[in-house]
Amino acid sequence: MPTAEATVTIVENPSGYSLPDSHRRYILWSILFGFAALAVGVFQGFAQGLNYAGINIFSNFPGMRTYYQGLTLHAVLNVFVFPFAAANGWLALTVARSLGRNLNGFLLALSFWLMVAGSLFAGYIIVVGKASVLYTFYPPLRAEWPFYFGVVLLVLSTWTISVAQLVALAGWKKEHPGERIPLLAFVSIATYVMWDIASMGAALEVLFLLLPWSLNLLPGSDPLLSRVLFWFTGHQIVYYWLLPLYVSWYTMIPRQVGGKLFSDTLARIAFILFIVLMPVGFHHQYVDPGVAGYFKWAAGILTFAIFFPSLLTAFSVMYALEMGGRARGGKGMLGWFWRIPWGDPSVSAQVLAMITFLPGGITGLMNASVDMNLLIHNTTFVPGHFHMTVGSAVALSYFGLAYWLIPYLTGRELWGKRLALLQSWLYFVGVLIFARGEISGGLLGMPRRTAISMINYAPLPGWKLAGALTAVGGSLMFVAAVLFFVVLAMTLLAGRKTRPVVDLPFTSTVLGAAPSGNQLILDKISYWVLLSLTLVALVYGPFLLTHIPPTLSAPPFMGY
Ligand code: HAS
Ligand code: CU
Repeated sequence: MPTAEATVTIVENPSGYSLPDSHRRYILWSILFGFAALAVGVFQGFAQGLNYAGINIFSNFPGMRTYYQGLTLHAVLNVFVFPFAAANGWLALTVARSLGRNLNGFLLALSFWLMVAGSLFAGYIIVVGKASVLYTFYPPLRAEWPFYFGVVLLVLSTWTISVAQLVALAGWKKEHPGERIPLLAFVSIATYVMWDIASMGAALEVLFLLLPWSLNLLPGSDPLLSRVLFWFTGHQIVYYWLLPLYVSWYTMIPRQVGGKLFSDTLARIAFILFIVLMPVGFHHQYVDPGVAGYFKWAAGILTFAIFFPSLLTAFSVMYALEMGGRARGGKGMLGWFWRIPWGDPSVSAQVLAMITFLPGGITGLMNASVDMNLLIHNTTFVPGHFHMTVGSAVALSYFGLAYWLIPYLTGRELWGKRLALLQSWLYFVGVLIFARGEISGGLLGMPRRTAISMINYAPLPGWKLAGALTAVGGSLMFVAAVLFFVVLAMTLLAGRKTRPVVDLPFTSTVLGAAPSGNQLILDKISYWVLLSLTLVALVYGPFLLTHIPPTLSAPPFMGY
């Protein structure tokens, strides 16, 4: 049973580092740009939700003359631009603060402008209706070239932050030979290193297959190879969305609730596992023809392995919450739960996000089970799953993070604390109703990526209730998101000025980092990268050997 006493305290970077103003600005802009993308994206989501209740408002919506145009904009803004931009800002800050060193200012600026440019290219071509290819952009569906070019720029923007982090780490190591990498920097850098490897699949796909194809430089496309490359990135991208919030859950939330992180080592191991257990993307292709059983089973087994770092996380975070709740007088088996600081909107949003992530994770395991997948693949069960993961564990946690981070970055107090609390609960209730609708509909065969409001066949019994719940839950999520944007905008415009800015709420640790011995190997990120690439070669190598050179024979299909 965790108690607040008897601890080894590690003070992260006591050097009193403070961020230069120009860096603070780019970090803030990056995060705000991400939220701005989300603001547009959730509007599209509102219409998508109503669709399931048979209400069709597509043609009245900007950027949404067709169902697929709206769905493309919804996903590209919500799962590319928003999490990429927010992570770029957030994890640039954590590395600088934790190492006590500035990141390269030019790279920070470059990353921001690449993000803006990428969003404009991709966003423009979607809005004018020439890239209704969804965020998975499977060929032979073809978009006009600015879409692919925009995606390239978005990814380059994230790589730029990774380079800035690694340069800062190299500088820090020179000045601190033999020292352990500070935990906050380690987990932040590990997140980006994981993504550097993961993004290679889609990068190769877009650069060598899709972009030249859209410029008519190639005779056709190779749908099978493209899907395989896409899903190599497409699974791990979910951890690129999630891990920046794990950084918050591991290193900030314990302090925010008055507890401590249980173990520095355990936290590092969780992040290392996300780097190593890389090749799982084939679990999105269980039903794809042309992919042999070896690949599906290898990915299936590794998917059950990559479930473990999230279990480690659930343990660590619950430990900290319990310690915090008990320190505030919570008694008995679960009494601590009610005593965590629920009045703090940053805590309430993030803890509610964690609770939603429990069914989010369970539905992920159901997806990953090969035989269960046959039942739910391509049904609304899948969006039910991912709105409880990226739509909650990620989006709702970012709301919670923003409730202290935006005041930290702007020197303005949070405006409308009670409204912020209300919005976190409303979003939580909304997403649970929404997911209940999508999941039950999916189990009854309701197809995903389908304009249910326009189908010309009779819906199955049970779809009606499922669709109504989806629409009600989706509407609540939308209202809650709007409330978030009101709080954010009012904080920026009217929040009371409070300089000097307080520090990041970095946690101390019950079991700290060992300064010597076996644990030093944890910090050798290059070893873990090597192990990861070896696993990738074992799983993807045989596939690539038999499918390269590509068969560029599929003629394009334009959905406009
Ligand atoms: Fe997934 C499909 C398997 C996690 C997102 N997933 C998707 C798609 C998206 C997505 C967007 O194997 C759709 C892609 C498309 O368009 O086709 N997913 C998994 C598995 C996990 C998983 C095994 N997914 C995520 C995360 C996402 C995400 C995270 C976004 C951020 N997913 C699949 C599969 C498919 C799939 C198949 C393909 C389906 C198909 O057929 O198309 C695991 O990583 C999940 C592990 C999570 C946990 C939960 C741990 C809980 C924690 C919170 C603790 C709570 C606390 C509160 C402390 C084990 C850490 C305590 C308080 C109390 C009172 C209790
Ligand atoms: Cu996946």
